[in-house]
Parts: sequence; structure tokens; C-alpha cells
Amino acid sequence: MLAVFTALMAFTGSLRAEDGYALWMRYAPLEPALVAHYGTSLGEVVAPDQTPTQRAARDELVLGLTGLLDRAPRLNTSAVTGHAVVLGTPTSSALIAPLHDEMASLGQEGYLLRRAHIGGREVLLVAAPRDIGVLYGVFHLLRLLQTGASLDTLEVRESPRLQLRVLNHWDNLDGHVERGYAGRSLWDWQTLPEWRDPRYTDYARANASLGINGTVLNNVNASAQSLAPDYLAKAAALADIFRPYGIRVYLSARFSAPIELGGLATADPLEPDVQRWWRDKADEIYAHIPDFGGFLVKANSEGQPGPQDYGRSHADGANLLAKALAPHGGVVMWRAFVYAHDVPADRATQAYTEFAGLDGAFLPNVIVQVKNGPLDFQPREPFHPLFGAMPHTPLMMEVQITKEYLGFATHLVYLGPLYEEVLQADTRARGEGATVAQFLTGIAGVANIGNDRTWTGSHFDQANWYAFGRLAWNPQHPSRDIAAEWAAMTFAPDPEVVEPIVGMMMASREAAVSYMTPLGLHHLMARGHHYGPGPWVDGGPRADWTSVYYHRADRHGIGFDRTARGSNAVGQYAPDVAALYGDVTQVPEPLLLWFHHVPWDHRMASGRPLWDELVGHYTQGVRQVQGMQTTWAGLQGRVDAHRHAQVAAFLSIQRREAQWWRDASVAYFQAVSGRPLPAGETAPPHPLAWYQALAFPSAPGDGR
Ligand code: GCW
Repeated sequence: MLAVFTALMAFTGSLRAEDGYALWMRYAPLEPALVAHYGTSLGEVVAPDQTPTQRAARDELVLGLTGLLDRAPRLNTSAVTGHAVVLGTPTSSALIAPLHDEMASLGQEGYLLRRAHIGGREVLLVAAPRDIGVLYGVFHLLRLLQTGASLDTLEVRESPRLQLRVLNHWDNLDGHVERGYAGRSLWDWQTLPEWRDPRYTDYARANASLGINGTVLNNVNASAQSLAPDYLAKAAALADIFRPYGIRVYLSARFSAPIELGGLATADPLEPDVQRWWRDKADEIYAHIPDFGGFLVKANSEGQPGPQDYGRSHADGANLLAKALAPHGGVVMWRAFVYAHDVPADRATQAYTEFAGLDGAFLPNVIVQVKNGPLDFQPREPFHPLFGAMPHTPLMMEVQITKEYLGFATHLVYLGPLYEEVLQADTRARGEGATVAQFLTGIAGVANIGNDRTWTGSHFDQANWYAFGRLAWNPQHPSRDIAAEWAAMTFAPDPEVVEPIVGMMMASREAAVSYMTPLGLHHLMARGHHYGPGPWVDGGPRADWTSVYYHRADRHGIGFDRTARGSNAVGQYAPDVAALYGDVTQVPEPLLLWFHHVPWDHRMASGRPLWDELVGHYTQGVRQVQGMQTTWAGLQGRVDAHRHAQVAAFLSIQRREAQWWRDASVAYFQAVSGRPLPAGETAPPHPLAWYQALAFPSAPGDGR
């Protein structure tokens, strides 16, 4: 949402060389017309300074105004002497106290921004029931300035829709980040707790700017060591740094920790010794971190220990930890990403099979954390059938911000539309319209953050962190608007910069779907590291870790039959949705091969046979990446040279890899189907065997 003033602006401000470290908080000098406009009303900051959060809010505002307006504002703690921005809560500021009653409905984290008069002076209020709301309000105000919005009729009331807005770091204690493409872990466990890298504070600022209020520090494939006393002291140091920014620390808990750390013979949740161990551990953690958020748990999934090892249920396991945390106010985020050891008919059905029947069996401080789709963060999946199916259980949705299946950090793929698609998906639960977002207590994003200078491994991946945070605050926020404000803040609030960038971003996810897994195909990447195409992947320890299991292509057709004739995964959705997805004539084409096995000459809405359309999608995806390259080239001179060059280089990688995906996939499916290439399509430059022989033993981010 760029406002009126942007049109007035010539472009100069952001041509300083930039390395991306500042994220969307660059506070680069605004154009003179804007400085003149804002300058008159923002010359002074009146802010209390009694608590760390109050000081964080004041300092951020001063930093922002100084950068944007190229002049430091006057600073007062309580007296208004000019056109000021007045910060505070009813308790921290006598100037804000009169707003006490009307702010009650804002809740613990809400805020308001408003123009007012104090002592005959025009002021701008950033007011909230609690300090943290003031900090959030300051970031809102700075966002308005950075995007060139008008402040003339300012009246903003904001509160977050979701209670828990949490990053999940899949960071190992040795610094390796599972599925991380942005360098090593940000947490330097070796130098903590003594060395408090200033970068930790910048991490907290970035999250607070979005309203993210929790972070899980360690990988869900957890080491019990994270709960050992020395690591708790390190986590406590991070918690101290994050606390003023409203961010609680959580830890992934290894279910077998009572054995590994406590020396017990069992981790059986019904064993009194085990229960005592977790109670003591919780007490110990809270002695270090009084506002500890709680545990995230991956249990009985992909080899992780869990309650089923003792014949107990997921509810038994979650409740064990929930009881230990409850006296301290902590929660358990128990993941529903499970699939059984003995490979069943359809892996996509398993979370529902194991969890739906447990609805109501969890203690109130358990939240079941469900991935956005039933499989595993694919470029496109239908929404997870558990949304809407567990009305008596608080749910969180887990999305990946890191792009394990979407081209790592080098492909420009803006995930806002993916998140939006699932948040807005209609579950038709109880026969009524009810979006996925309506069932959520919280949202978790698997972080794409590492120690790379850009934080996220590329400039455009910053947008995915940003979009996650903005949608966590308000799941109704259109992803296009989010892209526009991010682009304005990250590059320049100039429509000639923002519009082309938003165009690239908004089309990018569909482009990736097209060149990787069009029309509902899924899980076709190379084995293990998931880098590049591998539709031929077969054999190995489990069928559901292969590609052929998912695409089921043969001479006659392609696709996974999940209708009642097949695995009946459709039966896990509400009847209206099941009817839609289960009917090959009605299923949305982007999900066709997810739910149906169809012949190669299945007629598509376009009138073309499926085979032609499939190849067409692959080619179209590559073409779209070329289009992004052209658009980006047109921004040369409007984006600083350093960032422009890196994005351009990454787009060439993407272009090359999109072509590779297309050629390898077409070569493979052609070999399987025995079909000639549709007219006008170019043959892959290499035989199938060439693509199959490519090996990348050092691809980044592997699981271990
Ligand atoms: O996406 C898959 C990843 C694993 C990951 C697992 C999970 C943390 O390939 O690396 O493990 O999902 O979500 O638990």
C-alpha cells in the first residue's frame, strides 16, 4: 500500500551499497518531499525509559526517525515541547493514561496509533496496554514512514489474531542447520552465555517488527543435551536478550531425555520416575528462564523416540510434558508430523489417522502442531485434513520458511501466496464455510535464518521471513500487500521499483510449482538432500521416501489415486471437500495428480491432453524465470549495485536449475509414458541417464 507521496519521489535514497544485513529496517533517508511532510510532525519523541522494552521502543523510533528524516529527534521522557510522537502505556505515561478504558479491548499485545492534541500541540500517539504493544506500534509507525504512507488521518487499532507466532529453528548444537541454506546456526553455543553477540539483538528487533513472539532454539530432531544445565544457561542468555522484544524462548525436547540425561531405564510417560524427572526438569528450566515458553516435540516420527515406544499414545506423551510445564504457564507444541515405521498404504493419511481420534484427549496447555499439508512442505499441497477435524484441541499450523523443497536460498520464490492459499482454504468443517485460519491458535515457521550476512541466504528470502511474521499477526493480510510493503522497505518506496518487484514475487511460487511439480505432482526431488529433480528415485529403505511411490507413472497414466477407489485420503476431509477433491471432473487442476491417477490423454480444461499440458507447465515455469530475469535487469540503477548483482546471479542459478528440472522431468516422464514431445517443445539436451547420474554429495542443509 503505497500512498500518495510516493509519486512525488525521485529515486536516490537506496543506492548506497547495501549487504542486506539491515533487512527491512534500513531506515534509509526519505526523499525531501516526504522529509518535509513528516518532519514537521515528528521532531520530538516523548517516551518513558524505565523498562528494557520501553527503551527498546524509544531507541528503535529514534533510530528510525534519524535515518529516515536525516535528523535526530528531540528526546523527552514526559513533557511535550513540540510536535511529538508520544509513546506509552497508561501506567508508563500520564499522557497516555486517559486512554486506559478504550484500550482494554486491545489485549496484551495490541496498540493504537492516533493523532491528538496535547497542550495545544499536535502529537502522534503510540499507545498500548503494555510496553510490548508500544514497541509493536513503533514498528507500525516506522513501516508507514518507510512505505511513504500518509499520517494525516491516522487511526490504527491493532491486535494479533493468533496467540502464538513462533519461529522453529532446526539448528543443531554443532551449528549445522537441518534444511538450512543461510550458513550456520545463528546461535554460537560455544561462546554463550558469556558472549552476547549484538546480532542476537538485531534478530529480536526483526522479529518484534513483525510481532513474532516466540522462538524454538533447537532442532525438532533434538539432542537431549539441549536440556542439560550448561545449555540451559546458554538458552537463558538468549532469553534475556529476547525478553524486551516480547519473544519467549522454547526448546525442542527429546522424549527419551530422562534416559539420556537422567539415567532412567525408561521414558514411559506413565512411569512415576519419568513424570518426576520432567517435573524437576521443568522447575530447573524455569529457574533459569522464568518466562520459558515450553517444549516443541517430534515424537515417533522418522526415528525419534516417543510414547508409542512404550505402547502409549501421543496424548499420553504430550500430557506428561504438559503437566510438568503447567504450574509455570508453559505449553507443549506436539507435532502431528508422524508416519509409522511399517509403510502403510498412503503416508499422506497418517497424521489424521493417528491424531483425529485423540481430539479432546490432550491437556489444555497442549497445542497440536500440524504441517500446512498432509505430506511435507511440497511446492503445493492441499490443506491438511486435521484442520477442522479436531475442534476440541488447540492447533498450530507449521509452515516452512526455509525452502527445502522450493529451490533452497537461490530460487526466488515468495511464499506469501503459499501461506495465504492454505490459511484461506475452506475446510467446510461441519458443513459450513470455515477457513483453516479460523482453527488456529498459533502458527510456527521453520526458520530460514542463519549466520549469512543477509540472514536468510538471499535478499529475496528475507521476504519469506517477513511474510510469515505479517501473516502470523494477521492471517487475513493479502500476500500481495505484504510483498509491496516489504519491497518498499527493502529496496525503495518508489512505485517504479515496487511494482515490478511485486510482480516477480507474486508469480514466483507458481513458476516454481510449474518447473518442479505441476498439476499436483509432489515429492519428486532428489533423495536425501532434496536438491534438484529426482522423479526416478526408487528403492531404498522405504517406499514412501521414493518419487515413484508418489507419481505412480507408467505407460498408461500418472498420479496418486487418493479417491475412495485408492487410498481414500479424500475421506479425511469434510464431505463437501471430499466430494470436490474426489471427483476428477471437479478437482482443481493444480491438485489433479495429488488426488487422481489419470491416463496421459486425460482431457484438461484447456482441451489439451494431460501429457501436453504437463510438458507445457514445465516449459512455462522456465519461461517465467526468464521473465523474472528480464524484469530484474530493468531495475539496474534503481537498486544498489551490490544487491542487484547478487539477485541477478541467483536468478541465473534459478534459470539454470529450472531448465534442469524441466529437462530431467520431461526426459523421465517421456521415457515412462512413451509419448512424443508435444509440438513446439524442445527435447531435453541430454539422455535421461545423464540426469540420473548427477550426484551432489555436498548439497547444503541435509538432515543427519
Ligand atoms: O521435511 C522433512 C525434512 C526433515 C525434517 C522433517 C520434520 C526436521 O526432510 O529434515 O526433520 O521433515 O519436519 O520433522
